[in-house]
Amino acid sequence: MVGSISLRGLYVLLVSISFLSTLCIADAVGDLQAKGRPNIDAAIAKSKTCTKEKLQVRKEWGSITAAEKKAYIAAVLCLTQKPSKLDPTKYPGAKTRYDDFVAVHMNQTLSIHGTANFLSWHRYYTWSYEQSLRTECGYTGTQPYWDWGRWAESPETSPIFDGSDTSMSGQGAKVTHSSNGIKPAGNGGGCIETGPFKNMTVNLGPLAAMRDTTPPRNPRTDGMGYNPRCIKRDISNYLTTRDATTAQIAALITSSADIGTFQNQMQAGNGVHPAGHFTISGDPGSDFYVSPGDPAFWLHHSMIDRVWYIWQSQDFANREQVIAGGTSMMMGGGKGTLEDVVNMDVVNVDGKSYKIKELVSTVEGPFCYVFE
Ligand SMILES: *[C@@H]1O[C@H](CO)[C@@H](O)[C@H](O)[C@H]1NC(C)=O
Ligand SMILES: *[C@@H]1O[C@H](CO)[C@@H](O)[C@H](O)[C@H]1NC(C)=O
Ligand SMILES: [Cu+2]
Repeated sequence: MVGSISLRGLYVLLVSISFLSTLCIADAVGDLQAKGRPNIDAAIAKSKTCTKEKLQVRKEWGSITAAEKKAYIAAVLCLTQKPSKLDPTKYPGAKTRYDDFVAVHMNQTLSIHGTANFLSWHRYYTWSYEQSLRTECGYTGTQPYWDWGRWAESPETSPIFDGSDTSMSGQGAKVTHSSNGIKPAGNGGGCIETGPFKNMTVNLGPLAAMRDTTPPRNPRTDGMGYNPRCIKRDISNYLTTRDATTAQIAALITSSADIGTFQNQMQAGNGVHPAGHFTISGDPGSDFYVSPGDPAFWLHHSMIDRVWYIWQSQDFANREQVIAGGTSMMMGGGKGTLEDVVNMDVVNVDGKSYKIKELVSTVEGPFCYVFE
């Protein structure tokens, strides 16, 4: 009797310890975000354009309600139904407003990656997409993000990729395929067949298809011809568990002393930027130029933006107006400066281009948002 009570007691104790430790295993990245927030609040107090009243909050996909997810998904689908604003003689494959975003990224790929403007360019780009969802498609929420670390063990069954009607669609159909050279072949590889985006097509590209995907060639060498095809994915946890765990994201933030180190580590072969892209993989997910053609791109890049935001917020005074790197991935591009202009053609918000110095704070210039 006594023995059975104490065994039961022991069991209850163990269960509570494991429950508590789940609660207490701090989300190290969330902790850094909370630690930096007072610095962001101080920046809002001094901001010329952003106020507490106007402030928007971006949240993780797993932390928003089903209704919020459905509203976001509906707005994305809406963008894929609106006409392109690009000149059809120059960009015949850009049929939809969604395609406009893909075309702009393809056009500038070699001057916005591994460069001084990588972070600010993609910040404006992701924000512009969020604004289009709102102003052109009636969305009232914010751009959600995909916290790679939160779902590192099993991205395929995460609420982002579980294939449900509140997901960004699921894994690609299982097809026999090779490794793409970045990670071993996973359980997908074929067209996505589940969730809200199963009928979505990617119309532009390919330009740099990985060897595990076999998209038809684009009719034009610049990839801007019309080439509609299904979206393929090969999601696996290989890279999230190897390169993008919560501990690794936190280490990226705490161990990068300057912006150059931070952005280089993020984009290195074992960095979180390729980890997110190649966790999705497939076509266009792993195509360096065309990757925004997969609608999960925006959740990934919102997380890239969040990690930069958290890194900045740790020492905002010294990490806001800073820049490092060149203007072109190829040699001979020259040094980037805070005066350089980010111009996104038809996806500029209200037609405006900005200097990098206006795009480095999420609570200054055109921006007024934080992450929770
Ligand atoms: C493509 O790049 C050229 C040269 O920088 C620029 O003039 C044009 O506006 C860009 N087009 C798009 C769609 O971004
Ligand atoms: C996809 O297209 C098919 C055929 O047009 C349609 O029956 C189905 O409802 C569509 N699915 C979604 C999720 O839009
Ligand atoms: Cu990019």
